[in-house]
Amino acid sequence: MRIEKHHIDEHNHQLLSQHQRRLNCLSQEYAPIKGVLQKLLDFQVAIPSWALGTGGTRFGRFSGAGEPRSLEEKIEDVGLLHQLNRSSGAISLHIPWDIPTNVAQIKALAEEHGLMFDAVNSNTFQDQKGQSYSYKFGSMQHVDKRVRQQAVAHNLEVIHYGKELGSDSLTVWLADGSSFPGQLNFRKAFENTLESLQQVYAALPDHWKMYVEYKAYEPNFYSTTIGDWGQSLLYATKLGPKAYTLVDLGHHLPNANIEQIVSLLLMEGKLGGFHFNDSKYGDDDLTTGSLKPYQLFLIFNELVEGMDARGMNHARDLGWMIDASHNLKDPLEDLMQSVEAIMIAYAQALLIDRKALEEAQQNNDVAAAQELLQGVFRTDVRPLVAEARLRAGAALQPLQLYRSLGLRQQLIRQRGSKTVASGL
Ligand code: RM4
Ligand code: MN
Ligand code: MN
Repeated sequence: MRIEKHHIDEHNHQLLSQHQRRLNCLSQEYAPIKGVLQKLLDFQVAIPSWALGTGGTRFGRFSGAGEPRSLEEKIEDVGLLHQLNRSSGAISLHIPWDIPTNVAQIKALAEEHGLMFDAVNSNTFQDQKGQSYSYKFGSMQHVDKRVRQQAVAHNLEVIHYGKELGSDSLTVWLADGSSFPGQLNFRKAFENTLESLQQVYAALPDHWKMYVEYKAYEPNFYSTTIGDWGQSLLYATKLGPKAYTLVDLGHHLPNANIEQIVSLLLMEGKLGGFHFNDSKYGDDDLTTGSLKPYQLFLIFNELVEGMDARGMNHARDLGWMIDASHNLKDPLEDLMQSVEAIMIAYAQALLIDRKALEEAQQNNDVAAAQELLQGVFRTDVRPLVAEARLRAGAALQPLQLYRSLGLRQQLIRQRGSKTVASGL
């Protein structure tokens, strides 16, 4: 399904004068808005294929209606999103949930929607039908070499699909760990995992990156073999220059200072990318910015500062992905909100007066530093983000247009009300 261009134009036309009034106010306050607009236009956030359906909890799953039934329909959903905001020009696939059976057709469909293929994700946290060995006691860490080999082989298969589709990165998240003291020899688990990852690393095409994602706990509750950024960095360092740490915002212990982690990983040239989401307790996978927008802003503050210090290209040099799973909202609405929150935080971080902040830091002027950051954070930059959308041919208010066109109802008519997307 595609939105006809005149619908977007009419919507924008209706909102235009109000939008311009708001934008003018903002432009009067912030001079550097022009450069910021171009950066916002360039910035794209990849959508995870597994967030397009309604996720469950371990107690049940209440499927939404009109969910995508196939990879093709997932691509169409991301295409819709991208038409609405022009900031979601990529999809991240999870294998084996999204095996592309007809590669040429899938590539053509993505192209039609203006989408790229972002990182491909491997899955050794679930057993698949017909699989020889179980991952119940881990995959790459497993005491049995045959299980480790199976996990490695799966990752090679994922790389193969990624190559076919034109993706250029692999994300490895392992559920490996232990739930009881004494269950694992930590060192051996680490060494087995490293050896397995090395085999996968050796199969990476030259221009690819490997993202090593960490997570503090769940499904294991006593230890996780890649449990924090230190462990991920250890693996990434031992693996080599193509391996990086991936930060998923929901994968930390409570109150972790994620912005500091980001700053130091950037300093080391080892920050690979992000999984954006929000959480109150753990891996809650809630809408980005729904709970802690200030933290998101502080993270972007470090990102912009650190990327500029290294002369990095904001849009291209890190992997920007959402990782979410919704069980209450319409997934497309939720994703629109997440992308918007990311763009807002990024725009605000771009507006920070870096020189003044540096001066405040240099003078130990703590109050001034806080004023500078919070001054920007409390500025409503939504007109700026909307202006970038307008210039890109997207909607001034994507969510409003999505609702007024009844797009979910149309999807339900096409797909039915009892569809279930593959994923979590
Ligand atoms: C994990 C982790 C991974 C994601 C899976 C589905 O908690 O966040 O990135 O692929 O969930
Ligand atoms: Mn993740
Ligand atoms: Mn997660």
